[in-house]
Amino acid sequence: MPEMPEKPDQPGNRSFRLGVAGPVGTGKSSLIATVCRELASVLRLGVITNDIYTDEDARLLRSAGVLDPERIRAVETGACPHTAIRDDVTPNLIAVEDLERDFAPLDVVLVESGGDNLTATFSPALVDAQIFVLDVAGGGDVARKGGPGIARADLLVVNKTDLAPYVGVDVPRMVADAQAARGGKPVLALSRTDAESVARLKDWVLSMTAVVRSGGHTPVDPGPMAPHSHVGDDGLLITHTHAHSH
Ligand SMILES: Nc1nc2c(ncn2[C@@H]2O[C@H](COP(=O)(O)OP(=O)(O)O)[C@@H](O)[C@H]2O)c(=O)[nH]1
Ligand SMILES: [Mg+2]
Repeated sequence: MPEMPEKPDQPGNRSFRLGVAGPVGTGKSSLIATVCRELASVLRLGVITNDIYTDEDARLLRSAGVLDPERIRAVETGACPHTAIRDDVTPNLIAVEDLERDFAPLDVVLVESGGDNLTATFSPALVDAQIFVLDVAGGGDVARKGGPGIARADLLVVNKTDLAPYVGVDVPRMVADAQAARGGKPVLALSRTDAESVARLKDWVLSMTAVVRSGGHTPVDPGPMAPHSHVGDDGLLITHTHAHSH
């Protein structure tokens, strides 16, 4: 019998898969662009985006010129994009594996969620770790109200802190509320205009990459989504929960 690698699907033998989730417009694509800009010279990177009907996020990231455009691929998810990162992860896994094969070896593949819902989280079957992105424009109390991604993602980002004075949000208070909801897991106040915060993001990605690739991190499941509604292919409103088996 041919000898099998001991743990063929462990991150030591493939890329570290890092999910980036959060509501639309909070800055997920921008954060991925920042990570690529900061780290493409030290890590071999790839990006997968999930959009409902288009490949707009992938095109935006390609046009940012921060990574070889061939290393950025889109999965079109249809009307229910959170399904693609939570319940039926197969199209994403295929996209990740294709990218890993075409550009072997890759160190990190960033996967952006469609981000249509405050409670959308990645399945640990798809990613090794995940970042959840909020922004100050969404209001200072979002972090306190919580949700599975806010409470249990590996890193919570409070983004666009440069906008705080304009939207009347107290950033230290929002960060403290988030920390209280997370039992010690990290919270990062980020703005692309604040070099120090960008450096902290870069450090987190680098150290998480080292930890995951050494086998020192067990992916956590942040938990299922809340019931939610969205408009289906036929234009009708669907309200549902996602069933999960663990
Ligand atoms: N002021 C400010 N705007 C930002 C920042 N990061 C992203 N944005 C803007 O927020 C909007 C949404 O960003 P995008 O990355 O497309 O969000 P996504 O839908 O979560 O992927 C865009 O207009 C970005 O230029 C930031 O740090 N500060
Ligand atoms: Mg985006």
